[in-house]
Amino acid sequence: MASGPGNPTGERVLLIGVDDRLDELAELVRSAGGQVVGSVVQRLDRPLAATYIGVGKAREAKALAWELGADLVVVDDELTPAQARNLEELLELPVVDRTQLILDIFAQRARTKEGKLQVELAQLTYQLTRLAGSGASLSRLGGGIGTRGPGETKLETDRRRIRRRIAMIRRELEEVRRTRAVQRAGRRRTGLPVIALVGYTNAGKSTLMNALTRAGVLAENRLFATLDPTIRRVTLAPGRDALLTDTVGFLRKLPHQLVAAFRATLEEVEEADILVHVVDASQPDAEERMEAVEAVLDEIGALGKPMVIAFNKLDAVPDPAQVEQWALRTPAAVAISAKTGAGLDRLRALLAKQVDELEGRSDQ
Ligand SMILES: Nc1nc2c(ncn2[C@@H]2O[C@H](COP(=O)(O)OP(=O)(O)OP(=O)(O)O)[C@@H](O)[C@H]2O)c(=O)[nH]1
Ligand SMILES: [Mg+2]
Repeated sequence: MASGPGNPTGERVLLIGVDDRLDELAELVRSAGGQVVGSVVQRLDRPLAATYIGVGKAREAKALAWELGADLVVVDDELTPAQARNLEELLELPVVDRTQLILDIFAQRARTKEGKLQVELAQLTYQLTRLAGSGASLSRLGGGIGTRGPGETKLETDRRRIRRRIAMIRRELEEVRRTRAVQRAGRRRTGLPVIALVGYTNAGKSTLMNALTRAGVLAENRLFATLDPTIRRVTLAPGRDALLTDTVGFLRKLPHQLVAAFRATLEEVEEADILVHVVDASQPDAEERMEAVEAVLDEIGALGKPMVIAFNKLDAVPDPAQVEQWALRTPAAVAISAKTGAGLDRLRALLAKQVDELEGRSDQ
């Protein structure tokens, strides 16, 4: 599956979705190295169980794909195994869903051994649910005595092989977690508070990290530029230092497998003392993105931490005053531009204040 249609590098891609907002999907395809040649939208409250979009619409899509010379179709949701199979039959083209696409980007981006293991774990977990799905009738038929041993199907050996590999990766990641825990304990001994940058992918976390610490972290206009956490020391005020960590970006409809697989990375967020939620204020759906980030934070139990909100890209919004107003209305928020450096002094001051409060509390 690693070299299968999940890797749309250089491919001509037709998008299919059930609402008008395919911009982000197009951005994801571009980040995966594909080229979007067109899109088909059928507005539905909820995708159809059998074919995702209607059969008539799928025929239309097939004609358009033919006309545009598309060689791959990418769908804006995670498909059930049946939907994927039926759509591929209708379109006569390989179909990749949103989850596979995101996993593919992560697979391309992973640099460290840990990152690679995490991505592989997520991919195998995804694959396993596919196998379970397509073999559902089979396993239900023989869900007891007589199904093991000589009578077992190829599907079941595949499943066993995948499960074994998953168990192995989990053990290796367990090692990674232990190492990280030791490193974190070391950091604790420095006595410095840990601040984690969190936010939607492409919000400007790495750029902010660089602006605050001159870390030289890769920042680019691609989704998921950062996969592995970086940690640097930052001076917030004279004599007030902290450790700043840059983390993987979040995304709407982030595949669940990924959140689980990136547990070790997300622990950096869980273990942080203070969070900086970096928001790309130039996005029309900035508020929705904030909610998506908060949902993930909630999922990993980090929503209760002291949090500062940094409304970023102030230089790129049509009406900066409006963003300043938004920051004023929001508790512990500040409008900044990581690019021009605007507002960074206020951000440092706000963080220094949070650190003071935190230490005031922990002294009691
Ligand atoms: N105009 C403008 N662009 C910015 C600002 N901050 C970041 N960017 C741009 O936004 C893009 C994404 O920045 P990154 O710092 O890589 O974003 P990130 O949040 O680390 O993204 P991931 O690692 O992919 O989650 C880059 O092209 C940056 O140059 C800003 O204040 N103003
Ligand atoms: Mg980054």
